[in-house]
Amino acid sequence: MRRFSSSSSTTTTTDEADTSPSVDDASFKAPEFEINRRRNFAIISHPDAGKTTLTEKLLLFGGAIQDAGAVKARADQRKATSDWMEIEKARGISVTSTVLSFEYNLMRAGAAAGAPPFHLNLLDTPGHQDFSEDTYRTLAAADNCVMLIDAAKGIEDRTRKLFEVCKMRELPIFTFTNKMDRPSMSPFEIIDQLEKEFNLECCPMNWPIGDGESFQGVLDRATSEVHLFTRGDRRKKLTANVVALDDPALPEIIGETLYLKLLEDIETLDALISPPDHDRIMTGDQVKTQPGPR
Ligand SMILES: Nc1nc2c(ncn2[C@@H]2O[C@H](COP(=O)(O)OP(=O)(O)OP(=O)(O)O)[C@@H](O)[C@H]2O)c(=O)[nH]1
Ligand SMILES: [Mg+2]
Repeated sequence: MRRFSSSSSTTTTTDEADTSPSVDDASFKAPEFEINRRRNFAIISHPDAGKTTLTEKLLLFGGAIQDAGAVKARADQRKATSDWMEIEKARGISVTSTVLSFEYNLMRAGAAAGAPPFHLNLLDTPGHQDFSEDTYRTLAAADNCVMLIDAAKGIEDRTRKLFEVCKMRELPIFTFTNKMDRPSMSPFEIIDQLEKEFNLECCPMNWPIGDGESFQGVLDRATSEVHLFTRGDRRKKLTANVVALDDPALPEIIGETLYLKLLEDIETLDALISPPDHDRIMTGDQVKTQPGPR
C-alpha cells in the first residue's frame, strides 16, 4: 500500500538487535490522544464506480488539496499521486491501494471549542478483482467503509463481494451513490436494493433532486438546506451554493416539478425511515447514504 500524507515521519534502523526496545516498550505505543483522533475510511466498490474520483473530491473539500487533478485527472492533465503507476495510467484503473491523509476540523455545531482536528486516512482501493488481495488487506486496517454505488447500475458484483468482507468485519458502512449527473435509478430503488440484498436498514442523510441533465443538487436532511449543483470545471472547488428548503425562491431555482417531487419525497422519507441510530451504525446494521456526482 502506498501512502501520501501531509505529515512527515522519520524511520531509524539499527544493527544492534539486543538494544532494540521490545514491542511492549511504551515508546512503541502511539499516544492515546493521537489514536482517538484517527479515522480510517476504506473506499470500496465495483471497478469504475468512482472511488479515486471521490477520494480526490474529499481531499479537495477537506482542504487538503487545491486542485482535484492533484490526485487523478484526465489523461492530458494527469499529475502523479493516487493513480500514478504506468499500468494505472494506461488502463485508467487503480491497481494498488493508496492512503491519503489529512487533518479535518469538524465545524458542525456541537464540536467542542478548541477540539483537535481529526486525522482522516482515506484508503482508496482498487475495484478490479485481479487486485482484490490488496483490497482485502486494506480492509483489515479500516475502521469504517465508504461503499460507492453507481446510480445508473445499482449494486454490482465486486461490491457484493467487498460488502461481505466489510460485514464480516462489522465495519460501519457509509454509502455514496455516485454519478447522479447521469441518468440514474430512483433513489428509492437503490435503497430498496441495499435493504433487500444486504439486509441493511438505510438512513439517507442527503437526498438527490433530479438526475442526469436535470440534476439540481442534494437536500441535507439534517439542516433542511439544499446544496445546489453547478456544472463546470470538475477539477476545481466550486463555491457552495446553499438555499434553505423554505426559501420562497427555491421552486424557481430547481423548477416547480422537482420542487413538488422533493416535498413528496421528504414526506415519504420522514414517514418510513428511522432516524440514525449510532449503535446500529457502528455495527454496520444501519447505513448512512449520500447521493452525489463526483
Ligand atoms: N459523470 C460522472 N463521471 C464520474 C463520476 N465519478 C467518476 N466518474 C468517472 O468514472 C470513471 C471511473 O472513475 P474512477 O474514480 O477511476 O473509478 P474507480 O472506482 O477508482 O475505478 P477503479 O479504481 O479502477 O476500481 C472516470 O472516467 C471518472 O471520470 C461522477 O460523479 N459523474
Ligand atoms: Mg480507482
